[in-house]
Amino acid sequence: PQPIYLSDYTPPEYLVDQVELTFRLAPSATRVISKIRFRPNPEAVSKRFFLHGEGLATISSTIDGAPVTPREVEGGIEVDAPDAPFTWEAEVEIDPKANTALEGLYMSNGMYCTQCEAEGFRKITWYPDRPDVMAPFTVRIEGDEPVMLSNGNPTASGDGWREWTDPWPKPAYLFALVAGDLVAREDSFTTMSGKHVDLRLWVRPGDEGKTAFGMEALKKSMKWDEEVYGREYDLDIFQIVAVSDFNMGAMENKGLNIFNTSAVLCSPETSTDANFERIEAIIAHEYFHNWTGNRITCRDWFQLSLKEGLTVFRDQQFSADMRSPSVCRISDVLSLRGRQFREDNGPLAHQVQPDSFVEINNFYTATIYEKGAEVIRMLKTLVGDDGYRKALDLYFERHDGQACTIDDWLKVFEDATGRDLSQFRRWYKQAGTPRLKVTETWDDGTYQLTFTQTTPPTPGQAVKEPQVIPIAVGLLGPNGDEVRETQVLEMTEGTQTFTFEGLSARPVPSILRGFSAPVIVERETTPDERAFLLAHDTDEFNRWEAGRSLAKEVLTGMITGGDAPQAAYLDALATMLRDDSADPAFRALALQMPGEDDIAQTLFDAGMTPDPDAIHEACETLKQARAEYLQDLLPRLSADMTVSEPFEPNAEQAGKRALGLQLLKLATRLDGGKAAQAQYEAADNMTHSLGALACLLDAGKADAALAEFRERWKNDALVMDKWFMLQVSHAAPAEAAATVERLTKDPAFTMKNPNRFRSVFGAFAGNPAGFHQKDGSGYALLADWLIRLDPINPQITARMSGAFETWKRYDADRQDLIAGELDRILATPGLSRDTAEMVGRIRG
Ligand code: BAL
Ligand code: ZN
Repeated sequence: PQPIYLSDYTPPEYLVDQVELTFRLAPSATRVISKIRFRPNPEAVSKRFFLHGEGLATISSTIDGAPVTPREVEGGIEVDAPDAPFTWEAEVEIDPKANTALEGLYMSNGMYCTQCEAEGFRKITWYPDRPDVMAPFTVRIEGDEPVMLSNGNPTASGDGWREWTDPWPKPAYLFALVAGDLVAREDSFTTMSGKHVDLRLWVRPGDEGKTAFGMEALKKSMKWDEEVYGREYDLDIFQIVAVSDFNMGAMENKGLNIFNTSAVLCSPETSTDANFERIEAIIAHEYFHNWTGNRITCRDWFQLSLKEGLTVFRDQQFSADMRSPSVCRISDVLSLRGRQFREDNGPLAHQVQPDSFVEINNFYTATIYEKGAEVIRMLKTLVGDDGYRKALDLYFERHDGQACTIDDWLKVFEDATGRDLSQFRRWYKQAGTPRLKVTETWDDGTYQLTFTQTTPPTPGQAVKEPQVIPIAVGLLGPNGDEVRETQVLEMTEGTQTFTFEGLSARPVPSILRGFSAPVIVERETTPDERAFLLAHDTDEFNRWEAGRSLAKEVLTGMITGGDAPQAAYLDALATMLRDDSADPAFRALALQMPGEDDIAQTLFDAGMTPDPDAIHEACETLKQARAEYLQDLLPRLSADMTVSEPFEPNAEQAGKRALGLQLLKLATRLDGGKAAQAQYEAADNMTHSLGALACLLDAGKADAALAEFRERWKNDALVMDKWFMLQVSHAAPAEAAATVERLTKDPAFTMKNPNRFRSVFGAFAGNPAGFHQKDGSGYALLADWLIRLDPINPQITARMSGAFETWKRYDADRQDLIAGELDRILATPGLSRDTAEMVGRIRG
């Protein structure tokens, strides 16, 4: 397949004024009847009337009532059409039941549902399936399903049919239809101008008990968007539907969000604190898309980050307001480094605004989403809170109802703030993570920091220009007092020096506070200085960062046989843990070990070849050393983390449970799992059960608990996903592949459900020492399953093939084994475009 280029963009030849659709539902033969008003686009550069379509059996097609014979062309049909407004009508037949790719109209558990972003609508009917064609839709659904929903407001109904009308012009990717046996949690919201909005959260009968939190999260999101962004909801009803077979987390279809069950259903008994937090963020994210994505959408898919980067940034702001800002920031950065930095460092590195793609589904990435959000965070730092608000107000005023570009977005900031953003634009156009080297001088009261930025080459981009980097810096005096408050240094050159005068002693710098830019700081420093920052920094992010760096330094020292400042690290950790003024959630994060993948990347960046077994061994040794060093602290601290009130998924209780579980992990290394067994038996919430079960797995004492857990939760798919996942992620390296094989033979395993497949194979890829076993067994196992999954679900196959993206880090033997598996996948007859593109890019 040929790549599509941003530079080839041309406006649509025809615009759509009105869409009327009728669905006659039948699992294997649904009829879709469309009546669409087209008119020539005065801005078009050609007169070709082209409609996308894939897998459609056409029953009839007419223009202004006269039958036409479309010509089949690549990706759709061409028809001779008038150079004046006309009505296109077509009837097609599709087979939702056979649709295992979960794109277009498909069946999940006997229920009809859709996923149209990015290009799924073309599997429903002939249409200009591109985001810059926006139209109001009226949808009539005929069938005998008890509940039949589409976008917009309900406008008419009768025996066996329902009609929905969405007055807001939208692109086809925001179309949605759901039909089946569903029950709703009902609520309402009154908007800031006093408008009543019905709220419905639809689930399968039996899941009603898992909807309360989601509904509250929705109401909080609606209020927050009014208060912080001045954005009001714009239909009479807002609906969410939970679906168990879903490729993504959730989808922002206008007025009818469709959610993966894992991203909305929750209860204390079945969901962890982390689940609650994620669900709150995803509900907010999808709701916020109503303005940033739906009312203002993307002109083409190269602009995907226009809506995704902004909406992630907005959901991060929301979570920070609902919970602890610094704890949220640390979690966001952990995820950014774990996924986006990893992507940026390998063969899949791409720009926040790419220049080309083969399959757009492969670009729903951490770079488009999370780096896109970081870019907006930097923009806000640079223009200030007032400038940001002014720019956003102008964005909504100027572009409401339009399909826009990232350049439109930057222009709004330039016009609202008077700032020239031509250099800033490089953040969208240059792939790769900048390295920021720091050196310093001290001379009689004058302290200087010199920064040098370099960005390594990425595929197709050898040379990088300097970017604008906002570097938030504070200075601490020798006694730990802050002698210079946070100030944002604006770096624009390749190398730049900043001077601080009038200091009475050489300060300790706290650099990149709050992680003010998505860069890697390289600065030579001592373990003592890191320990000092962990103890004294007023910036919680950098306090955490200091502890993290220290832990990484210890681990890399242990692996390479160099200095491993264990004593300084353990002592600093104990001091931090004893600090009862620090939020337990913060302490839990500070106690969390760096991931094995993170250490592998760090070693690779330092010019070494990481050995996954050696990294695993070092982590195990350090975990044991930490447990022994901190043992005296454990009883008192664990007791302090007891929550005596009834379970609430709030930040305060969640923080205590998180620290409690970190302490339990330490205790398990000393007592062989006794405390974990007791907690497992006493647990009345999933956070405690699952945390204890993880400890029992680590202690090799989980057999009875695993069997009990399986029996208790065998009818709850989301909890069973946890059962699968935990066993793989906690398997010892030599046993991981065998664990995966055993679990794939479990009667509850199915590769047709994306959550279940991910719970096994996502966890496998996330167990580096297990996946990277020297004999290549892990690589062969994953490749076998990807080859098997591809004809069923290309999107998930392509996404999971990302497990191989770090292959160039490893030794020649492992590289040969992986190359062999990548070639085997690529040689598979009929391989999907999704997987062919991803694996091809990884192979290089
Ligand atoms: N638009 C795809 C799902 C999401 O980002 O919300
Ligand atoms: Zn989104």
